[in-house]
Amino acid sequence: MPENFTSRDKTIKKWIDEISRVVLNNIDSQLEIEQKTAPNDLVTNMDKWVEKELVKKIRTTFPSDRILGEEGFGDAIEDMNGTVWFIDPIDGTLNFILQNENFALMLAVYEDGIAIQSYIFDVTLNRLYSAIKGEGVSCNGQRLPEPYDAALEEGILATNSSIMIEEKYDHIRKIAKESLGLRLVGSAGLESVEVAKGSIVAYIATNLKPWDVAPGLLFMQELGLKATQFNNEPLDLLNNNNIIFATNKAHEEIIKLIN
Ligand code: 2AM
Ligand code: CA
Repeated sequence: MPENFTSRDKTIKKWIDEISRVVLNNIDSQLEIEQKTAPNDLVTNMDKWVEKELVKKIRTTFPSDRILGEEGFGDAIEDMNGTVWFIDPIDGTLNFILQNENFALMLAVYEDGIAIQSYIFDVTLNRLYSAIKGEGVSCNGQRLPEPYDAALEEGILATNSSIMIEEKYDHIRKIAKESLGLRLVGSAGLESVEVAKGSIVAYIATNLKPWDVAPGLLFMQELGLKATQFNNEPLDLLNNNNIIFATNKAHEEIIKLIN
């Protein structure tokens, strides 16, 4: 593994540790909540603070890198040239506000469009899932095994709310009948982690932003899992995506069922 990946890994883990402590200490404090595009699309002062802190640290330590952050404190990114950081300061903001759990701090580093490092930190469970290209995925330093290649009918399927409630996704909902059961966590990052751990066979979700999927993509790649759009094309990290993260078998079945 290149030395610069190892030292960047250590640096990122230190930042996540420092910043997430502040989030945890403020979990019961009064949040300032603002609506973005819809009543279920919210941002809090904590989301903004976390992103600003990360942007400040990246700009100081890696001044020539570019940053794509959910809350807009990074750069306008129109290509994947060079080193690009993806930041989702709090993934699962609605859970953060209403449940005080089931949310994650997420980061990913890409070089010339290739996923190099990614981090999904389940803040309340104190579980850091991380990956370096070629080195697999770990949880708090413990390597995750490649999950068993389960078929859809052997496991649990996760989706996002839009698939459940929007008429145009009627044909997608029928997939659930083929699985053992359906789960909705409400954090794309934590649902990616479930696929990586083999505790669900697939996560399918619509209209996810680049920062929602960039970290999970490396986890799928490192564990021999599939990550595509609904049309079986690779993910597009410059635009919104309808995504399937799944075992190879479940992915094949889902692609047949929805297309
Ligand atoms: P967020 O909490 O960082 O916004 C919920 O199903 C998942 O979808 C979360 O990971 C959430 O990320 C993401 N998501 C992406 N776009 C969204 C939107 N417009 N409204 C709500 N959740 C969205
Ligand atoms: Ca977010």
